[in-house]
Amino acid sequence: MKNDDQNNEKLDQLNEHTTSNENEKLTTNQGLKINNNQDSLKSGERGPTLLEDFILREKITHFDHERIPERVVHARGSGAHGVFKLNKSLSTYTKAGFLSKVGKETPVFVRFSTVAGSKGSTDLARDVRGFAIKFYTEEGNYDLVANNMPVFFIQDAIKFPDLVHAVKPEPDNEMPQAASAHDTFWDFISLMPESMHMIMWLMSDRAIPRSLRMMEGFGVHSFKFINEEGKVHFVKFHFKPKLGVHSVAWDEAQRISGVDPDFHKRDLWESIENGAFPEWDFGVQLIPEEDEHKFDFDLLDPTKLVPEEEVRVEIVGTLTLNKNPDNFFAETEQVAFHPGHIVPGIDFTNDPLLQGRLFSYTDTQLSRLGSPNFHEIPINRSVNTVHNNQRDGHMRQQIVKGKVSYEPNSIGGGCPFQAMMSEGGFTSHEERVSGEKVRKRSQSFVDHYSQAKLFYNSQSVPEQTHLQNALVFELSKVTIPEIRERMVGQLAFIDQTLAKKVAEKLGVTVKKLKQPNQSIPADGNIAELQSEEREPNTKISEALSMQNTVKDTIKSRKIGFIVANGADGTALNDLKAKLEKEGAKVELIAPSLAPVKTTDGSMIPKHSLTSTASVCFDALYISAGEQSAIELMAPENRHHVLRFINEAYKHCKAIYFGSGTEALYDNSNIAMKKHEDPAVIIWKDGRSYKQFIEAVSRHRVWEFEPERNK
Ligand code: HDD
Repeated sequence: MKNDDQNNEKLDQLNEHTTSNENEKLTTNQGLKINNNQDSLKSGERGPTLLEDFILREKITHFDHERIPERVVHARGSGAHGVFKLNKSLSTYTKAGFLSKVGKETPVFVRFSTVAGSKGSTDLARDVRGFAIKFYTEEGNYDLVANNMPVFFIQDAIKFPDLVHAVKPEPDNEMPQAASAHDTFWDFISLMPESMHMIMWLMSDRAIPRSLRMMEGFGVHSFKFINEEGKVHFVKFHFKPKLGVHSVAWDEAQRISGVDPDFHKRDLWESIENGAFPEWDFGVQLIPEEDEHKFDFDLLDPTKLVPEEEVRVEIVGTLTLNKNPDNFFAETEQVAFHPGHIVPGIDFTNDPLLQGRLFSYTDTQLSRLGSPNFHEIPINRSVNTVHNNQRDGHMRQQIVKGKVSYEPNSIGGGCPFQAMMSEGGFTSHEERVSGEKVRKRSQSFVDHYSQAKLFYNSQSVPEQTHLQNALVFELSKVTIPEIRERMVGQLAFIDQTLAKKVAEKLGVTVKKLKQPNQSIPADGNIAELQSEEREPNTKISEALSMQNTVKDTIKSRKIGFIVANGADGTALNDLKAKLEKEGAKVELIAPSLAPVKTTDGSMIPKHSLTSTASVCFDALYISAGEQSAIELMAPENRHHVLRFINEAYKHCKAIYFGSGTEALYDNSNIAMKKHEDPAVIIWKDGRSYKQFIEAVSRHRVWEFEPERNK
């Protein structure tokens, strides 16, 4: 089904607010038809403009106020509509309607984002990705405001402004944009042992996804499920992409940022337009309330994940994105998420990071969207009608009849009534809470390194190398030597070899800190909270390595065909058909945009050699044909073609040389290498394409990176 053929309750509701200008006459905001939109009203053709010109004034005034503040974090985003389908009932654990009835479909709007950069920054920044989902359920909106990493930098929301100030551009000169590689970020981090686990994720390739469609989503906190009987389970939410979790190389990310800073946005948009709808398995880790203390970490600590080896992820539903927004501002920019938007059957835990978030999100919408009526903006409306006694405020839309705006009342017959639990009325889960009023952290939060070790030890060798290189890159941008040294000291608590390798490249020695957070003034609470070095119960978790992800599909992979006049049209069309049958997307790249004459016809290329780059593709095919190879090797093309091949090779991609293209192979960097490489395919016979498809489906041959970059 195509993007535009989608239909659901939420889209029907949005349709009532959607207009099209097709075949319409231009009007003012008051509906008056405009006769001349070219000239202002003047006193004489060359005279001054008249104040009376209400058309000019309206147009300019609206323009002057077009911008709203960007999100303080997660400013850059891409959104899409979709549907969540439940495949297995969770009614044993939660009374939430949308998680109870098998087959139930709930409309959703999802917004992906980077965190640190401004609205206009690059998609390929090394950063966490936001993965926020609004479920328009029959019981009201449920927002799962998630990230693509399962843990967070800090344990308590009171540190959030410090974290964000540290990572954002430095306040004196507003540099650097969308980057954590600078003094203030690493100054803060090197003083925050609790951030080490998250730093392992951030320095891993998870922070530079190949596509928003190829990353996981995690609710991060432990939430609570409550069933009809009031029984509680802790729950962790997971989204696993059907296409697997894949990333790009850091060198590639930096080049994409120049060639196509909208790479992720475009990829999401085009996939949905092409009907290659992104899909995720939705899963839950369920922990009975009585097992809360059975782990070697605290379930309330957001810097910890629950290893899948200890609690398996039960897959119960599918999230599919199937429609692009009609208007970026109205939908993606104005959508307002809040972890506090919940439905009966789901509740919060005492995670101190979550507790602080419950305040922050409504508050930020007030300054961003300007009014407590932001819930009335079409994208934010629940599909069930809102009934309450809240009134007025800027831009109020709803017209509520009657005299009554208070409760209790007799004039309005007591309406709107409170709902009983049996009628879906929300009740907070009752739990006994007692304690001294203290500004302290729990002693159960002091272990800051065990899961950083778990993550690092679970990575494959190429992943560990990338992580080391990322740390070297980031810390090399730090100008204050003490910060670099302190950070290396932190790494030594995670892995000695990691610390040594990074230290070597930074030209410092590893000095293990006496106490991990020794540099924080040892006063009161903080002194009590000296971090402990512990070994994790689970030593290695397969789920944490991208090496173990889905690698058996080339669906929606973008394959560049480099062609020139004289290319073997039969071989080209045959391979194109085979790749497209498997769901891949083929795009032609030629010396110019003029039609290319192949041996059996003519084809129009989508790109020229200078308008794109190999970093925008997952794999390359150098089309067969001696004639076309000669043109590609001509002085004006040669440099560009070889750059395509050499970069794809360096970034561990599959490259397929069609017959007759030996000259290109011989002149590339590949010819200099003498190793067997399963992803460099040289046409032998009609079966070579199978090897190519196999290589593309593996995504990248990271294990050959050292050889390919020698
Ligand atoms: Fe947050 C936005 C995810 C901690 C305060 N957050 C925001 C978005 C995502 C997350 C995905 C973008 C939503 C959108 O697309 O509009 N945030 C997280 C996760 C966290 C987290 C997974 C930790 C587990 N956030 C967090 C804390 C605070 C905030 C501790 C404050 C105490 N977050 C905000 C915010 C934002 C936001 C300032 C900015 C724009 C917005 O809310 O709507 O309120």
